[in-house]
Amino acid sequence: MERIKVTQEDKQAFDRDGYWISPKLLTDEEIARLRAAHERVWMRDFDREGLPLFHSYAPYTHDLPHLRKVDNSWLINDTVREIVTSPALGEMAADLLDEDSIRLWHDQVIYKPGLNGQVSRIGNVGWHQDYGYWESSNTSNMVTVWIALQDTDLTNGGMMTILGSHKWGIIKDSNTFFEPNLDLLRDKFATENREWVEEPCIMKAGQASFHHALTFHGSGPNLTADPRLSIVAHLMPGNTAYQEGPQRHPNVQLLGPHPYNGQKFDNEFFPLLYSRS
Ligand SMILES: O=C(O)CCC(=O)C(=O)O
Repeated sequence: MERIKVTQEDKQAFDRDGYWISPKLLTDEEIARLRAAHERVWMRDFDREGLPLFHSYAPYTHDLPHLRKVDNSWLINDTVREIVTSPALGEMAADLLDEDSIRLWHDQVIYKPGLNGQVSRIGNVGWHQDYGYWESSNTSNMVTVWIALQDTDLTNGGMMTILGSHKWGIIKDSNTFFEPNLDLLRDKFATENREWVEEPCIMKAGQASFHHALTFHGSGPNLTADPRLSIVAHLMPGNTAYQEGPQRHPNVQLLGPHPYNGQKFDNEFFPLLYSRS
């Protein structure tokens, strides 16, 4: 992966908008390897034993319009592991979040099938805040790195962010990834004092968008014939600890059988990507 230095301007854009799109980070060869890794994950052809979390798992077929998503796939696929634990990603995240060290919280492999003329909401990702799922973490200063494995825009269901929405704080019941009705969610979350400005994340293959854990984002239908593939790294500061919250993220189990308030996410399930010291 290319080591890109985040500039002051990039950091200002991230702080202002709640997201930032990087230059191309992956070589064409890495993109091809990650696309092959995708196929293998969906075929359940794993490099090693591990406990990936499949959501809405659909059998491997190209004609089902369902979104496919698996978390913790870095445990079973070595190519995904290499990318989502890359020190280069860690350093960029540390610079954007203004933190001294960065760990992996979890990854995602996401496959959005092409509708190719069908009309369906089934592959949409509802407007949500990532921290709406992550309140077991004692900081919301976390970031999601969404890496495009093909050119991505609104025609193939690319992600959109809501400009500046990370400044709204955590909004109640914003864990709405799996609600495909974007209009319904917009009407729920956009209020008089929350200006709702939708910003498409337009990327070339190998570019990444970094969005803050409080930034609302979602995505619409993939109207093309080809699937939209991405690899995602959710990253947190190195000293993040568990806190009891309104809901417990499944990865809290990786802390052991008796997680306690203040317990650091610092075991082998949460690898350190980068530290300034
Ligand atoms: O893939 C998408 O369209 C959305 C992904 C997402 O919500 C995320 O990675 O945080």
